[in-house]
Amino acid sequence: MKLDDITISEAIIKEFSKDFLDYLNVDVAIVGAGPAGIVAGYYLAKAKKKVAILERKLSIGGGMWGGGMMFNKIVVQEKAKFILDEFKINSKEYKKGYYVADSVETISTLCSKATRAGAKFFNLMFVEDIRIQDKKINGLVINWSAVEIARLHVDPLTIGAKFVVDASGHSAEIASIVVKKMGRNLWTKTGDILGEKPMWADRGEADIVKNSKEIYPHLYVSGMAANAVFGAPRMGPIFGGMLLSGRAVAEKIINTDDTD
Ligand code: 48H
Repeated sequence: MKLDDITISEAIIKEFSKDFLDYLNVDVAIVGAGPAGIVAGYYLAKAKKKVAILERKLSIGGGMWGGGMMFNKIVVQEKAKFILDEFKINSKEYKKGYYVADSVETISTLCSKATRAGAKFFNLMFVEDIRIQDKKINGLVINWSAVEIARLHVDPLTIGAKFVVDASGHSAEIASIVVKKMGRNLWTKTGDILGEKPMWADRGEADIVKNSKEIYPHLYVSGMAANAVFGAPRMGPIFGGMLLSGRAVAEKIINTDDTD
């Protein structure tokens, strides 16, 4: 059989457009495909939620690939080891309670399992705004990352979502947009983003799970963004908290009545 260039192009355009149209309305839109966003997407998809994960970069995985300072290993504490096991990611006990895993194996496995559970990744797209109607977030305004990088004046498109998860990492981008557009009305002490605090792994990891919750009607925060919103410490290259945080928001959304 001779290969036809046009058929190849047609296959890509038609199949991508079909997926894109299919995901214009979802149960949950997750902003950011770092470890927290991917794990949240996995558990939500497993619970039969329709999930889109939007990622600005070409690659999926956020800050996990580089381990600590480009030494591509990650540390996961005892409490979160069951998630590595659930995903069948290899790990080695370095000292009692400290497990070490390969960052490349970890992120590629998370990505593969989330995709197979049914979560749909849209990479090279960024979220530039939110949609708020009837006093709750119910969608996102998206554009191509290439448009952002080239600073082109191109209007965006909108996707609808019953729930949004801000898993955008240190910058907590969706929470920042809410404050900018809706005032200091986040469900924090001041209504504002409290800001990430200096390194303290033990505290940061303990706080992140508590901080993974709803912060505005139908907007949840997960991963590093959760500690930035609630003024909790960073924790360096220990990733158990990110995994637990993704799982925690997924559980909260699964257990929420989405008809309100
Ligand atoms: C689309 C966006 C947008 C946008 C951002 O940074 P991440 O890996 O986030 P987490 O929370 O899953 O993991 C945090 C971890 O990687 C980390 O940084 C740690 C543990 N730091 C500790 C320390 O002390 O430094 O991933 C977030 C992703 C990235 O890939 C961004 O490109 C993406 O979100 N993103 N995607 N639209 N507006 N903003």
